[in-house]
Amino acid sequence: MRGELAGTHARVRVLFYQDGGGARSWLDALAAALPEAEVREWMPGDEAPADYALVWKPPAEVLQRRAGLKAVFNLGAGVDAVLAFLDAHPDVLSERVPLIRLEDAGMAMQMSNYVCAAALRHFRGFDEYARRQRDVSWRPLAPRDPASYRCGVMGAGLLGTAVARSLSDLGFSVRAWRRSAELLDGVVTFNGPHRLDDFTAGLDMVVNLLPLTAETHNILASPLFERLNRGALVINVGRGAHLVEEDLLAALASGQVGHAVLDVFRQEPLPSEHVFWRHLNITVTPHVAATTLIGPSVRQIADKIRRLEIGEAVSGIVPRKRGY
Ligand code: NDP
Ligand code: OXD
Repeated sequence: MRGELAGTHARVRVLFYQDGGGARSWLDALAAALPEAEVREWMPGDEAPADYALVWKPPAEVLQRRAGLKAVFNLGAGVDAVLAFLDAHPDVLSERVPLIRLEDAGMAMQMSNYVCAAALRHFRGFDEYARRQRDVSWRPLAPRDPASYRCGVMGAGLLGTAVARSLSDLGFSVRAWRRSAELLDGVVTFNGPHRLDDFTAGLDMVVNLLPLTAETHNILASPLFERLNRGALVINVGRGAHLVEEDLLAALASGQVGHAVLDVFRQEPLPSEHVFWRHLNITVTPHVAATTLIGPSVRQIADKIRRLEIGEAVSGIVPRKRGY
């Protein structure tokens, strides 16, 4: 949808807050995408009314007593942080104010690239060839049909679906696990907790793309690792609290898990003394698998603000009780 904020007279007030700074580029992009709106960065003491708040990990003052708030936009796909914050501060935001998350907004392609790169490195044995190169050893690994490499995607939402399709396009055999019974083309789909064991049995690679909820907390643990193929690759791009760290270390020590690629951690930044940093079979990346891109995110949010202003429905509203 293009053009003015149809049907409105006063300028729509957009309040912006992002933990960690870097607001200037967002404010410029928002001003360009919504020239009819008044966009401001939240500063301590700002209690002025706002129509829309765009936030990432806000302090309570950003949202509380904010007269006239029509919606809150979460500047990320995962809403675990904002929901935990709202649970801890139930008076800050009325249940009537919709919480809207980013939907893909350029993240699906980044996530697919990240996961496919990790899977190909494992499948094609690049780490082993690096070792052989150090030994000046010209020894090919046994050839392997991509269809024999079994990949499992935990969470078949916007990002998981894109990842599953990309893995399938590489010729791998792909399974996905989700809550609902919805199926994905070319991907064997398992649904519900009672199918988790079948889903994980014999996987060569598993990637976690679940949201962090009470049901998914600590899901990457010994019982799951034990069901994988020996030497499997574990990729965690969901949240740090999905992973039981001691169980992963034990599975790596026994060789049951061959390598782990970790992008998210219980504590971020990952503390410098953490054992993961120096583990030969762990790859650490600093929560960059799919970053929030300003351009596509602002376009998506601006479009939704315009729709809301004319009373149209928008997607991406988070059912708070469901937790994602
Ligand atoms: P979606 O909400 O679109 O997808 C979530 C998926 O998880 C859905 O398929 C859902 O099932 C499934 N799911 C939820 N709970 C369960 C459960 N208890 N059992 C089985 N399946 C479950 O989210 P996105 O794809 O947009 O994002 C997924 C997560 O990725 C985010 O929550 C965030 O934690 C992480 N993320 C990480 C980034 C990074 O850079 N590392 C960047 C962006 C996101 P159903 O389809 O049936 O509802
Ligand atoms: C997100 C993230 O949830 O970057 O968007 O992790």
